[in-house]
Amino acid sequence: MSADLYNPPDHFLVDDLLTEEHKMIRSSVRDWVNRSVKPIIEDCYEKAVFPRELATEMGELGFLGPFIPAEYGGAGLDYISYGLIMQELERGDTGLRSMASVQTSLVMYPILTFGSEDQRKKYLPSLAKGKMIGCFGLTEPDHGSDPGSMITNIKDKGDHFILNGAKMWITNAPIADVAVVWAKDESGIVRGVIVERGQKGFTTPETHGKWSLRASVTGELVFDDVVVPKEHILPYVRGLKGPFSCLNSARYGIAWGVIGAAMDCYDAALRYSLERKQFGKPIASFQLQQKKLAEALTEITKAQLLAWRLGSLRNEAKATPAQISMAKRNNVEMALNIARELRQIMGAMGITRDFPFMRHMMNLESVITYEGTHDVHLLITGNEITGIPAFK
Ligand code: TGC
Ligand code: FAD
Repeated sequence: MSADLYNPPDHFLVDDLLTEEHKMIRSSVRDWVNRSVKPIIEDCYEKAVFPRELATEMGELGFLGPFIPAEYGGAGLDYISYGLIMQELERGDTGLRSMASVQTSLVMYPILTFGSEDQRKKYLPSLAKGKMIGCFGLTEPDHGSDPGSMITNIKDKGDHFILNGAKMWITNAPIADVAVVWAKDESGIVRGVIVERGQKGFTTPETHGKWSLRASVTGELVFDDVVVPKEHILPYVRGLKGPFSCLNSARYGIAWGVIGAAMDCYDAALRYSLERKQFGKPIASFQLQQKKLAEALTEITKAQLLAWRLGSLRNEAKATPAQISMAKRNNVEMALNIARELRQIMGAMGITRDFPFMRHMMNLESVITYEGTHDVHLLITGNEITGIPAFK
């Protein structure tokens, strides 16, 4: 393996705000990404393959469900540790971070928070180890930003429910062993349902033709009269606050994750600009290229501080959904702009797979759409300021 030249920016000494344990966790994920992800990721991306074996490795190394208590197979770490893990995974590729986000925040989190003790014991340890893969079904073909209008439904048949409907754009769906699905009951109340692969009437067709998140597997969840035992319902939540609480956790992780993609671009562009000469001088000596680098460093620094503060608030259970929306929105836009701007420093080389710019850029087009679009998060902030929900 070639030497690790990666030199992550830390202009405001954010490292001083981290504990020794945080730094140790970050370097273990970073080493793993250098060793196991960087050498294969461009091939996976080109071939549109999710490296399934890496999910098992992530589980073995403790990157899945890091804040889940140890008694259920997690590492019992804090939210800054979770953020740092997401950051380093996304430096490798958004697809890996997506897999870990979904598994941790959208599958393990609701089972831990809203599940029965039997459900926790049955699923959480295998999910933490990456032996079992999970997915989260909220979006439907006709209901994306407005999941409250979902039509997927459960009907009470006495000793079981019957589930009908379809979910679309679901990360991990084609390889998932278990799905946390949100469906309306006969009173129109949203309930959480655990569906296992192999249940009659449940299929997970893969979605092809993506130019984004190519090293991640996406698909549908189709339910045709699926018999759901009553013990597969999440007993401790009713209403949209169930899925939205999971999104708070995942959006928080994204606010950290995308910093990794931005840092990867910054590091590669800075190094190249110092080496590449035109007009007899390194291109880093031209003011226009320095402007791009200086603005990128400024934006990364602001994003780091926002993420760190949000993590501290989340550790104290004080982070609000509106704060999480603001951080997700700001940091994703920051990373996408950096991938686009710094690619230009690379000239033609920037469009090749020898550098990560185009891959990060294409991935971030999904990230700015999923977990609430850029516009929806702006409207959540607008609602917080004015008390008027402009999305309705
Ligand atoms: P609204 O009427 O405002 O609220 C309904 C109920 O939910 C509560 N609530 C929340 N609770 C916890 N956390 C939040 N963030 C919450 N937001 C709202 C609210 O208090 C209310 O509770 P109650 O008890 O009064 O009933 O909801 P709305 O239907 O008007 O929608 C508002 C809107 C548009 C902001 C919301 O629907 C939204 O966020 N839409 C975006 C949808 C979205 O983010 N989908 C994500 C799908 S999952 C995904 O993309 C995974 S990608 C994974 C990967 O690969 O990484
Ligand atoms: P729409 O809701 O149709 O929005 C289209 C446009 O209209 C957007 O620009 C939006 O901002 C705008 N818009 C909508 N409503 C308003 C409004 N009120 N005011 C102003 N503008 C508005 N979902 C899951 O449930 N689970 C997953 O695991 C999952 N993984 C995904 C993976 C990928 C790769 C992608 C791309 C998506 C994934 N999603 C998943 C779905 C994702 O959450 C949705 O795509 C997203 O919520 C937006 O919904 P939509 O695509 O239907 O867009």
